[in-house]
Amino acid sequence: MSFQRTLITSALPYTNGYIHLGHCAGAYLPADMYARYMRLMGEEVLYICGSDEHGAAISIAAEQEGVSPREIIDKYHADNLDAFRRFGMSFDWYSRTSLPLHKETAREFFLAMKEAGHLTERAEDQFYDPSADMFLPDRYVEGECPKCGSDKARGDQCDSCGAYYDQTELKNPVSLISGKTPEVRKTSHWYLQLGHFQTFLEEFVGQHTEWKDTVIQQSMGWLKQGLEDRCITRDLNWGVEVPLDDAEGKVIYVWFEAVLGYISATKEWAAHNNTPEAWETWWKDSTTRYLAFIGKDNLVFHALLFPAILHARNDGYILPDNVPANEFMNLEGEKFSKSRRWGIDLRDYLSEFTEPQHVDALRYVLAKNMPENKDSDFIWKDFQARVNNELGNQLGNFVRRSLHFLQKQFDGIVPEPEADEYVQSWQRIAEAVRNGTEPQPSAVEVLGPQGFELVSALASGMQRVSQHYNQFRFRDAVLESMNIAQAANKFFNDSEPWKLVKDNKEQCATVLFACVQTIKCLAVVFEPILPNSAQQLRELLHVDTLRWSDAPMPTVAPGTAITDAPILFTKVEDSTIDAQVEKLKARSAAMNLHEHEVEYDIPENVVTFDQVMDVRLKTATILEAEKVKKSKKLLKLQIDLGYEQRQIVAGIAQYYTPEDIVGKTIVVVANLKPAKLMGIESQGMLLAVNTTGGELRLVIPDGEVGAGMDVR
Ligand code: B3M
Ligand code: ZN
Repeated sequence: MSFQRTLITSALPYTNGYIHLGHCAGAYLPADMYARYMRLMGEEVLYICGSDEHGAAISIAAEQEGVSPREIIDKYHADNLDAFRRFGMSFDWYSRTSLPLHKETAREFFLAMKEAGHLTERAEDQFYDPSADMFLPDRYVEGECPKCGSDKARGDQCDSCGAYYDQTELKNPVSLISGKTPEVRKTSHWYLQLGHFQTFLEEFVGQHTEWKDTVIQQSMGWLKQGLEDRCITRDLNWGVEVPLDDAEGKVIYVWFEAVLGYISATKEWAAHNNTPEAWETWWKDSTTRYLAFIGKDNLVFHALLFPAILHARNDGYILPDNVPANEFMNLEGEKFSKSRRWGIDLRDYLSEFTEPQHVDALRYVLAKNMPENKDSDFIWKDFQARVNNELGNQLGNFVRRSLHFLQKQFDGIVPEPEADEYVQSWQRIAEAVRNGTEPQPSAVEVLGPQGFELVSALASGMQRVSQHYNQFRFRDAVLESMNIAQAANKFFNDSEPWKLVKDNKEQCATVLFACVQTIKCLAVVFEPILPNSAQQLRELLHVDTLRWSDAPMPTVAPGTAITDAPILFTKVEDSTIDAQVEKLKARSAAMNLHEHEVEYDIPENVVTFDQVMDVRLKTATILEAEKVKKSKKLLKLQIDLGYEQRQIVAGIAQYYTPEDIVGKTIVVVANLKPAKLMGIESQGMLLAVNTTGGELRLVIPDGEVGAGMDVR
């Protein structure tokens, strides 16, 4: 089958949190690199993404923060899109699943499923919260795990032992809405009979022997277990309303509609371009190749559920041609965790590393370390080493030294190569390498041994990079790209232009001509990885369009004026890296004091006197204290700081009752940035001792000191 266009999607991120570096490495960067590579190849590409704005996680976040789901999704949609843009994501369209067009599309698919006889209605027991007057979807209840007894188990799943069960099996269930024990009532839902698609899916997955091993194994594993009915409606008032009579208060299960977001986003893109029908070319023409980039936790929905939904329409919808799912990226040896505040959000990185080169640096390091076949680790020291040793000392160094030399010896004007046949010989050699034929000896002679070695390295290197992209081997594509930069440096070293300039200026000119062509080749090869640097070089060399096919060819004309010799990547200092690591640890340690969930080894980092003095410690008297609803750990305190009153939220409820502490004088950090804990503003932090027994004890000044005193 020969394809005429490539449709690319990345998993639609939930809008209840920020995109972090693990997400980037998983489902976004590889898709963007692939899209950029295909565009350089001259292929027609449509790259679609958008916000996933439904689901219980968003409803719960809204309730906990005391705002509407709309406020939550608007905030995260805008922030995530902004971060993606700055990260260089080349989406052709970025949509939202809360739009009417999406809801319409999702309902159409739901009804068609029902019409085709794949849905069945059943009444089952579910928890009901009478005080909130609602059924509780799985994530709205917590209790003791029926299997291992852990007390933090969620309605459908236990994070401690991994067990899956029916929510009514939970011991001592608690509604997260009211904190009360829910009742059990019957509620009726629609189930998708996935078993109807068992054979179809076995054939579908079975025919894709080229998929990643991990993807095939996982998918086949589920198929072997046998596909069971899946409930695809929920009792919630946030989502796509079920388009049936008697279905009031019910919405379509988020996963059923979210995957359809790819289609509705394409419809929106098409309408925006005044070609409303064009979406069908992308979703219904068999010459379209569809690639769904995701993280491994989304695999079952993309390799099985989505193909089943598309197939069930029996209306010409194409299926994913590949689902290049990545594993997870960890951070400094530990899993990214929102609750433990262990992570780096993309927007945080971008707010501290603000220049275009820093975007490129991050993309490079994430790509080089992509969790393609197994989990990988983002480590700040490794980031520093790769930026300095690879981007700086290889790629950046070649560009800098070549163009600097060109400025000094040739006034920045690309010189003519010495021999008339030079350009033609270069082209012949590049062609021969591409076609796997012997290059003409005369051409080799014109270029000389070093020139021949260089052109061969460019042409063959690009072919290897291509092969890696074609197989979704991004780490290898990056490695091979850097090998080309290494070959370029070798050419510069071996040619010794600094010697030639004294005794053979013509030959020196030839070397510099070759260097400039090589820089252009590097701009093309690195464009998918380093779009900002590529653009900078393209502009500097006055190249209109970057194209993969002529990248290794000498297309930059003699006489072109190059006005700068940029340092593409500045050195990352130890102090920068140390500060990042400290920040990471401090954040999660602060969380530990507030929420007291997980223990960390806090390293003995040295701080300066000034840094200590930056922290304003004050005595304060506790005026009022009350327990925070729905939280076992938090107390809300009103404190008197002498010069003002404040509210702080502290994770000490397991160790102190409100009566214990009212009237006590304590020590607080008075200039801590305010934060919200469970939706409640906290304007400071109290100091407490973490005892060896794992308890917290307030730090209390000795003697009568009163509020508002400095603590040093
Ligand atoms: N929103 C999962 C996630 O953000 C989910 C992907 C939907 S893809 C249709 O991890
Ligand atoms: Zn358990």
